[in-house]
Amino acid sequence: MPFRTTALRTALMAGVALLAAATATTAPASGAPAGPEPVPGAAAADAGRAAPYRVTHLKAKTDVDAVARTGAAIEYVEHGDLIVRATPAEVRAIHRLGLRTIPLSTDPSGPGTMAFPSSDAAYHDYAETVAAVDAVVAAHPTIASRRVIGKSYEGRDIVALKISDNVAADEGEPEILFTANQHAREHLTVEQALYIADLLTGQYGSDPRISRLVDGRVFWIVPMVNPDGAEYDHATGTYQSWRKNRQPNTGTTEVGTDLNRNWGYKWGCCGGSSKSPASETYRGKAAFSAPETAAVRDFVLSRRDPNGGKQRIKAAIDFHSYGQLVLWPFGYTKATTVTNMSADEYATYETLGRQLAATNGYTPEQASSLYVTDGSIDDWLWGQERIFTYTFELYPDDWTVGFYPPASDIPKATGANREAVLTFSEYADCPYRAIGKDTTYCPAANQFGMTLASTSGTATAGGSVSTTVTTTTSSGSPQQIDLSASGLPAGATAVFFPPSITSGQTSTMVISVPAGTPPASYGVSVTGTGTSTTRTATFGLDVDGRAGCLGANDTDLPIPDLTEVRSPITVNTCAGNATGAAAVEVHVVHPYVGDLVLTLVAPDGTEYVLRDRTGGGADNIDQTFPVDLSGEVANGTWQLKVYDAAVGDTGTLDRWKLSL
Ligand code: 0X9
Ligand code: CA
Ligand code: ZN
Repeated sequence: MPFRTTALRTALMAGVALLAAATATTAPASGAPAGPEPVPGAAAADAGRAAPYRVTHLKAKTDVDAVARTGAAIEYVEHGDLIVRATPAEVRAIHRLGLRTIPLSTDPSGPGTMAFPSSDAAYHDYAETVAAVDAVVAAHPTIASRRVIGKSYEGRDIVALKISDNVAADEGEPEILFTANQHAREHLTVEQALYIADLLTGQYGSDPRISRLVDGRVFWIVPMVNPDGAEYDHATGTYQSWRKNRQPNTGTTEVGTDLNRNWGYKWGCCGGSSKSPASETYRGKAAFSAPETAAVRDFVLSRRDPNGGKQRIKAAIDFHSYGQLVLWPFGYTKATTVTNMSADEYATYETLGRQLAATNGYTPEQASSLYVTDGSIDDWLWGQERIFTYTFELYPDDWTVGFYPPASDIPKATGANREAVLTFSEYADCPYRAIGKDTTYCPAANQFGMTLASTSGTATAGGSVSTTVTTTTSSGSPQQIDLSASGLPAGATAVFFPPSITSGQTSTMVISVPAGTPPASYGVSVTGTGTSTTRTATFGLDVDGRAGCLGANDTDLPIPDLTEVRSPITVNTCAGNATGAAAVEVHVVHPYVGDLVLTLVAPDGTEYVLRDRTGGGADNIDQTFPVDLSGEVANGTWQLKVYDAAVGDTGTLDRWKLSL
């Protein structure tokens, strides 16, 4: 159901009454069911109901906080006057401060006398907001997913949209939370949230800056924290200027808690909220007494890493309207540096806040310099979870338009924050970068490098080869590294001296190869296991035969057609018999190896056929042939007999090696 024109709205009112009756029967058991809805239009006439006033005759800035302390909701500060929404009791309290009030016949929250703008169909109501989230997920299923983080008092799902590459995984990327619509009538904030969802998903893959962010961050968007209040505000066809949620309060007919006074950090501490249920800034009977704040709290707490408890959400913006402000914590105190707000933290908030405000033209300030609030979301997100959180008060900066700018203003109002949202998201991994202190507060993860002094070496069977493993601390602090190797020939060992080192140190790797190891090349993987990462390097191990039992002949020998040729290798330092794992390494240059027969001839004349006319028309032979020569005395002259059995295509024996 879209926001509609007056005529359509009126026609819908009967249906709305039915819907209200239906929700009442499904209201959660955790609280009393919602009372009867006030008659539209008669609401402002309720004895206790807040109404709009201009407060004049302020003499000092402290008067602003004194007004806030009465419980009146300050909506706008203009030329030393305040636009407020106050109950009759709060108006009397304002008068006791020596200030005067002028009732506003023109509601500051909208043009005309509560008539809603005629061109607001583009605003998203609750069902349309959920549908918009679903549409984003349907169009971008690999980078967007939806979850329900809890239910509102009246039982509506509170929906969160997740946006990231590999959206189904928790990849440990810095996470960013955008929340909107804690205050029911601030409908433009929903549009801002949906704008961000569209921006990130719609331009993924085409705008490299956005692709980088979606790849390197996790975005959480909760576009409607207060769905009951938002629906109540517009559902009858006449805007109600409703702020709070729709939770009843026991012992009174006054409905609703100000969600942005219900958070649990310094809740109700400092005169920045009201204990009276009639008030626009009613803080609720306890911190998180509202199901909506409890749901968002539980969601945020669920983003702590189960290993170690570190909060993955690093940065957040809570959207409100209006006034065009960039606000930072704390709201409960005017002090800049207090517990949980060091000078560097405050400087980061202030510097980054001003930088963001420079992109959207808003006014940057600490939240409390507007007026003191306690129990606000930003104080909790920062004070409790150390999430860098700003409150943005959106368009316009004009109390005569207030909470209800025409829908035709949505594109410019939301688009104005494109740069601020992207810049802020880029800082999310380490906001301290804004004051140049990222190396102090966000040291890079500990990482090490590992290299080998030589990347290959030869060991004779029964012998060994060694090289030096060099490590470095490539970022962060040094870490313990355990060294190991795999891919060795059967029976071979790799021993490290020492086996465990600190990054920056070296170790000697000794590979020992048992006698009888088949001569060949082996890719040995050397692994350094650090505290969080591992590094590997490859060592090319060439195994030769026993020492003294090797021979080579590098002399080129032409291989004519149909004529046997022989190439000799004489071995005279190899006692006893040859091994069962001897090897003959042969390199022949030839255009048609299928012509060739290769035979090893032992000193006593015994012949071992290595290959017999295999390989068809392939070029060249570069091959090591394993042979069992355990029955042969090693010393003597060995011969490689080469025979080209077909006419045409002649070649050359380039070289060959013998390992006994
Ligand atoms: O009063 C509020 O909750 C916010 N203004 S609004 O008109 N949207 O209601 C301002 C809150 C400022 N304080 C903190 N963010 N702590
Ligand atoms: Ca990801
Ligand atoms: Zn607000």
